[in-house]
Amino acid sequence: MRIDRIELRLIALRLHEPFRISSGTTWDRRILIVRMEGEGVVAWGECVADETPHYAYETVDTARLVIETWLAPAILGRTFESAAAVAAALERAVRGHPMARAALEMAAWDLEARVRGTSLAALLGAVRPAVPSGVSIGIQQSLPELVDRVRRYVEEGYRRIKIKIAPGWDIEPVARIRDRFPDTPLMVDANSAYTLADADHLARLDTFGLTMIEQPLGVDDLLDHALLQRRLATPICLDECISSPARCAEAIHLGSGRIVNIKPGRVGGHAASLRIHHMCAEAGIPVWCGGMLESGIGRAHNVALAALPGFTLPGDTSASRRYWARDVIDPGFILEDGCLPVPTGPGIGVDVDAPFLAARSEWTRTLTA
Ligand code: OSB
Ligand code: MG
Repeated sequence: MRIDRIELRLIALRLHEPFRISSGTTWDRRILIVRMEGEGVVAWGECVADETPHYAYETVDTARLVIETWLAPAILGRTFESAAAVAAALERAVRGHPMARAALEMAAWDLEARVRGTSLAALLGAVRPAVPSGVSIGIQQSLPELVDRVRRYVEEGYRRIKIKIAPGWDIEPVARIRDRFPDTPLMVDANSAYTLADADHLARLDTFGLTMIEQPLGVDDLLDHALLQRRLATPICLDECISSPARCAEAIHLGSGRIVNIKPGRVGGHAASLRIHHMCAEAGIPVWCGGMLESGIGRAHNVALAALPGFTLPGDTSASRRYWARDVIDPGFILEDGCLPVPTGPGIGVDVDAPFLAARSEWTRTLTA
């Protein structure tokens, strides 16, 4: 398939409410959207980089620069056998910058699926018609507000609750939720807020029957996670650490965690996600699909991937209305019996609301060979 044209667009979307995690707060999202043309079809991708370098070193601005200067020129006007070949070309073009690469790479998978007349989910190897969904709840102003949000999402049918924790907002919030919801699958995500010196404190979480504790230690750390896991009964799930398949192989070898959160937008795209999925399956490590507060475009990519067999735990693949009053796809993703349906139409299988996308755009740039 030949890639003829890439359009980059920065859109602004406001979340219903600020989303606070240990590393920062997000309310207004600025999202880089990719529209890719080739073989007479139009495909879509989304960059998960934030405006700030607090979750990862990449930002929306570094991604734009890297895409315009290095990545788009490496694939524009060229013909590839598959999206996997596009992934390889992008990997050769730059060191690092997996979020920038993923934005183009995932659009290329959408393009390949559309050219082949199949859904992205089927092309990736999906086995599920719908994906069980969890929800990620940010740090709140008060415990009653937290419990109220948990109740609301449990009532909506979400299959698992994740709350964000940080020093000063950990044991007490978990205890409160457990008190009210003794049987709800519950997990916590620290976004690297602790150090190995906090091991005894974190071990206090072992009494609450959490399904996992996500990324307690350094964004780049594998060794301390391995040492911490030996001191916790609760499984550690790795998020920020897993920046590539090679890092995941190291984490498995070291025993840095027992569960992996795969975010295709963080690891360089679908080809890297497939490699991580396969190596985790082989090692007996359950995986689930995380999220980065994506619009419906990125969400459609995540849902397609989450339909693979190794994704045995509910993901942060929540419904559109958990995030926005209006999504950039129409209709948005709707929670049905605690699951999001996996689209079956060509490619990502959702309809982009072009007028709304245009209305939310701060700028658009067209790149050609
Ligand atoms: O750590 O998983 C995370 C959102 C932004 C950055 C990092 C994370 C998150 C979430 C929300 O937890 C997941 C979602 O609902 O998209
Ligand atoms: Mg996380």
